[in-house]
Amino acid sequence: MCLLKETLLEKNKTFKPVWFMRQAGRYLPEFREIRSKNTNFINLCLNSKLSSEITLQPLKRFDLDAAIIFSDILLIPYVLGQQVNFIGKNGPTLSEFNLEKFIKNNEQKFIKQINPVYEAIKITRNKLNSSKSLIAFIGAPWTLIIYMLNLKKSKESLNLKLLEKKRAEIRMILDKIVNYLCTHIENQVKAGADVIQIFDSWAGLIPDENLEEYCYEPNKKLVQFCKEKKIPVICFPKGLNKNYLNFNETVKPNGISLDYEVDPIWAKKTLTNVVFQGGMSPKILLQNDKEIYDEAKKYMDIFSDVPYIFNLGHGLLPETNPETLGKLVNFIKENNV
Ligand code: 1CP
Repeated sequence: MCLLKETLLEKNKTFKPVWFMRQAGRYLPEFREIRSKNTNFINLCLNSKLSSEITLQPLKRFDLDAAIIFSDILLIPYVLGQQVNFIGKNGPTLSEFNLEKFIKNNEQKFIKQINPVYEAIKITRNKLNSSKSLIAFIGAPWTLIIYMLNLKKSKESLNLKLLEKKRAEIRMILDKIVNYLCTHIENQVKAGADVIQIFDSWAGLIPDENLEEYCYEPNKKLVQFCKEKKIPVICFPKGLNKNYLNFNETVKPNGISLDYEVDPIWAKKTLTNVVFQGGMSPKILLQNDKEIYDEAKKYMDIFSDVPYIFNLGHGLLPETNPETLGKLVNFIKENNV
């Protein structure tokens, strides 16, 4: 069994697997080289050969225990009819959402368009050592809706007036998109992925009174779907802070990825029946070696007697030096007895 799967399903606590969110990405010169020749990011994600190559890039450099398929959560709105652009530093922009067009989608058309991701998973699985996990992922409905309806006012705040105005539309999208996401999960696993991660990167922006409806309920449906199919699933409800507790008790995933704002000691004491992942701030990797090792050791010590997957509290920053990451991976492996 792949190491990550063993940690998640059999609660193996002697070995702590390691991988990183955004391990395939902009901090690697070999990624930037491919990216510079492929200016349309969506087309790059839908190029099975190249996305498989990008997926394997970090595993060629580092002794990681998992690959994560190179793709993007925004392929879903793209395939469901919105244009998606990744231009400049302000994050992706999507063309205006059209409910009529959205409702006209059907599963067959969806699968046909997103099929290159499944091909990329097949190619990658064939090239990957059998002890390594291949993680596939989806964005949680709320995080997708943030982009689909352009609900953010600034980098970190929500346009509450727009949120009020769009309530009915959000309800329609929520109900429909969970089904497409289940299809996408199932097909990625059939193609060869063995772990699913659900990114709810903007869960922290949800007003408290809407957490149940916009965060817990949709994540729970997705987790239940995975559990019925015996697919190990890790949730990343970023920004929930103390509500990680309510989330964990309601959604009950196999694994929970801690963001850098969650106190790991509090989490270990408070969250039960779940395997922990991550937590360390990606900014630490921009510090000197001693600070990096001290912080990594802090997480390894806190979680030494429970199952734990080493990762960060969010994705690797583009400024990260690949050599620094290599040293951190070796440090984790040396401390892993
Ligand atoms: O070169 C570039 O400009 C592209 C940068 C890039 C990359 C490398 C984007 C644009 N997406 C990706 C790949 C990606 N996206 C992966 C690949 C696998 C890996 O982890 O190595 C994954 C898992 C994602 C998931 C993703 N996309 C999330 C959830 C995780 C997170 O970071 O919170 C989100 C929110 C997105 C949207 C997105 N795609 C790209 C960017 C810059 C963003 C975020 C923009 C924003 O802050 O709003």
